[in-house]
Amino acid sequence: MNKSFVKRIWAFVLALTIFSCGFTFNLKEVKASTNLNLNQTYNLAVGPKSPATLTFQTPKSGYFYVNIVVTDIKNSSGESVYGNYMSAVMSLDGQTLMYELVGRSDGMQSSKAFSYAPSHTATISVSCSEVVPWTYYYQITVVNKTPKNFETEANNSAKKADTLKLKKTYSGILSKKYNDEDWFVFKAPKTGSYKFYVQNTDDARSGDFFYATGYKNKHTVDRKNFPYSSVYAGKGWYYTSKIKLKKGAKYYIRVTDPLYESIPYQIKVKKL
Ligand SMILES: [Ca+2]
Repeated sequence: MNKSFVKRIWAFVLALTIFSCGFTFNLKEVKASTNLNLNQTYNLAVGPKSPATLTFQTPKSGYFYVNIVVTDIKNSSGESVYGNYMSAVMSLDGQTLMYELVGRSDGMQSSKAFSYAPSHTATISVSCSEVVPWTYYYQITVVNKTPKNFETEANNSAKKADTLKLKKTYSGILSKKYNDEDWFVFKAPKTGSYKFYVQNTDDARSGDFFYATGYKNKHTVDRKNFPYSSVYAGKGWYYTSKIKLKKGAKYYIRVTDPLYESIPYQIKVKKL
């Protein structure tokens, strides 16, 4: 096939694409911002023939969630319209963490919060209906929060446990989506009695719980003082009986099996 003929065909296809996406759709803008920086707000557009794949890297610390809002929808004549939805799907290592249908009157939609191992690439696929040639203008932000004393992923084994110290309250987020579990280790600074506290700080959804378990060492459950225990939302602190530890002894806490895709919790230890 003649090269200039192929070129002309491509130009025609491109012109059709741009036309169907609306007059003000900016192809460059979308292309340039395919990889999203954390905590930066992007103004983007999506048309029926131009679904976008945005990516971002999971943060070094803390947790993240996605905010998305449709700011305007324009028809092929460039007039503002209402109706229909744009879809945004966030995936990470084969798991779908967010599926949002966002309309112009929905305001800001937020995904659940997730705590994940750093530097993994997440994708957000944004698309809209192909039935009408409308362009959706939206704002998107991947928010990264880094509270003090927050668990550090991937702490999914005794070996990678986060350290618990006295007089501090630690927090974390468990996710059912990727079979998350979080380990903590406490090294007794003195011989004496200690109590461990765990709290489910999720909105008290019905039957919302996860499990917490104490370990006398990396492999042995402390069946007497801290067996596999459910920690319900809205019930305040779950706490153990007195646990005697010798100076320098290590005690492990493992939190697992959240009922939902994102359950925040707190954990602390006290000397009696
Ligand atoms: Ca974990």
